[in-house]
Amino acid sequence: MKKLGILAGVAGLALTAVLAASSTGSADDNKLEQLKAQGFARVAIANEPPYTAVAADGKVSGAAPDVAREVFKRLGVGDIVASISEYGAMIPGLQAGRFDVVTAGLFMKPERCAAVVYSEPVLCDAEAMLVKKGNPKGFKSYEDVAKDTSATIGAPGGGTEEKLALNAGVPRERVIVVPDGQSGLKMLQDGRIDAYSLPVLSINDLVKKANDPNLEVIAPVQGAPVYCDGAAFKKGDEALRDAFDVELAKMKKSGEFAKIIEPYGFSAAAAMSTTRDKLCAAK
Ligand code: 6CS
Repeated sequence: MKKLGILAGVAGLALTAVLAASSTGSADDNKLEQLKAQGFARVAIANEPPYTAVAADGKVSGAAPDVAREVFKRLGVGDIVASISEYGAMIPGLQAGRFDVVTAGLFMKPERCAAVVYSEPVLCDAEAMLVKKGNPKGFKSYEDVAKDTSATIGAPGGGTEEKLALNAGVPRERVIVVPDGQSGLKMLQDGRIDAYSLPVLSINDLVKKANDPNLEVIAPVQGAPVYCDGAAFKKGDEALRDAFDVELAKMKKSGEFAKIIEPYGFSAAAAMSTTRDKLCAAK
């Protein structure tokens, strides 16, 4: 009888769980309701202007968070609360539930598209390299860095530029992980790296603020694709992603989207000329 009692108990628990889920929809459908009740969405950013930026007073700006803040506001979620993360830690953090969404210029690539659920495209950009004035090593591509056995290149940990350099044949020990833009700039100025790679708009922002005549920007890096990011949601939050996409599409159509991103230097037309499906399928 005892065994039967236990079985009945387990069956009862399972039934309760099923009824609870069916009565209030799947967890997926409830995520937006949870965020509305919470009053904010927890977003992962990198603090890499103009994609993402945190001022001394903690104010979060940048094209990606600004778009996300407006979309969430239209969805009834009052604000966003940002945490700074290394690019390589964003997807694990999202999957672990530390963030509700990544809005950081996390470029869509097949391996990332397999790990998260992206919105439609938001910010598109080519890749650049920051080098000393005169480009003393004649870099035009990541392959050029690979061929020069004494050359080192700095890039964000887990970032696209790190991957591009490694895939171009730069040995691991010559690809230097750099935590942020200011560190990369300093390492280049001090001669500790021969090039520092980020997307074009990020490198241009660094150079504009550096006020250093001994710098040169190689852009675009030959052979590197133009990438686009999207807001990245955890698998299972497809309903939230779809709701985000509905508002994003309205903002693209109304011109509101361009008004937010173009002052940062991004092209609304570039984001509207492609789709998540195309970007996630790109080789
Ligand atoms: O998605 C990435 O990996 C890259 N995105 C940006 C905006 N900066 C660097 C990073 O590697």
